[in-house]
Amino acid sequence: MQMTLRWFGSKYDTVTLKQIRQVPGVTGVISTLYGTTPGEAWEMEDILALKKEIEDAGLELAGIESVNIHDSIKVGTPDRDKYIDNYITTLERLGRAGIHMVCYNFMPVFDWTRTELARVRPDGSTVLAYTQEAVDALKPEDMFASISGDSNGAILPGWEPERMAHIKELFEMYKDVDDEKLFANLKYFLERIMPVCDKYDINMAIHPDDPAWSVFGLPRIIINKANILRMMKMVDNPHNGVTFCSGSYGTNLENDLPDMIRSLKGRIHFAHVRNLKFNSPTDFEESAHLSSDGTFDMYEIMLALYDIGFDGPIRPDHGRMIWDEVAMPGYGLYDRALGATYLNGLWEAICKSHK
Ligand SMILES: [Mn+2]
Repeated sequence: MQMTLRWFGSKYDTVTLKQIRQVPGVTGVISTLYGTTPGEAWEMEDILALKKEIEDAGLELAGIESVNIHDSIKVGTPDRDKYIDNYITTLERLGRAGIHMVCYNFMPVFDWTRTELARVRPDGSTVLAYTQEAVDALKPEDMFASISGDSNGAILPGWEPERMAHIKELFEMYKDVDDEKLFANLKYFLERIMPVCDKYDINMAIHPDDPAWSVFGLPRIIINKANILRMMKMVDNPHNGVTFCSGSYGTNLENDLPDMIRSLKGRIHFAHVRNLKFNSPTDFEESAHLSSDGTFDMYEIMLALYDIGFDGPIRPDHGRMIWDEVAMPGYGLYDRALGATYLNGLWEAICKSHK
């Protein structure tokens, strides 16, 4: 595996490439062209400039998170082919630039949902948190307003104000889309992009829905073992793979994370490894990565990745905000650096004990 950190680009991120390079064991970053709009084809020169900036800092661009999918593709509207053509063009250019992993998600309207971006923990750190009760009490159009005040001025990925301004129209677009239709639209999309993925050896890595259940009545399909195996079988090509995100699948305590990892051997192209602390089945917060701070056994998760021969990029995921850092919620430097170091320690111990 290759340890990486997510980086949003010098225009958007409070963390610098120099700082990332100084985290022991981190050799790459996962990035994106954050200023692009879903549906447009990425320009080759922008891709190459991003890659060069990262390489000049002594790091590797280990993959893209994300190339976002236009809502027309998820809804399956008649103009979807135009947007899929643009997506193919982007993949072609990424492939020509030597980039072989693309993370994406297929969630309607909201990329992810939290009800608090800065819940204070007993040690004074702040974390993202979710309670079902808070979601049930909100109208979807108020969701953005309720959390955007806590974002430290950052634009949250998937919560871009331009998209949120059209939230009622977005809900209207999805009103006839149920789980089956969403599966069918995902299949259509994957079948169209697989040839370019085969040609350039691009691993597509779908990110799970977060939380792993329906919110606001919207369909959600990438939520559990049965559905993800159905998706792997539906387009049975090794380039159709997953981002295994322990914090997203882990929102549903019925998901057995190490078992899911083992069932996806050969299809996990990217891993997000983080912990959650459950206060009740419908109230969780993002804890430190350490097993003892949360609900998951992080050793068992890393061991499962080791057992299936995982060799893709991995990254610590959302961190706590600690040591008075001011950054995008979840994406400060300090706690993610601690997370990377901890995961690297687990990995070294697992490798040495399996010699
Ligand atoms: Mn994730």
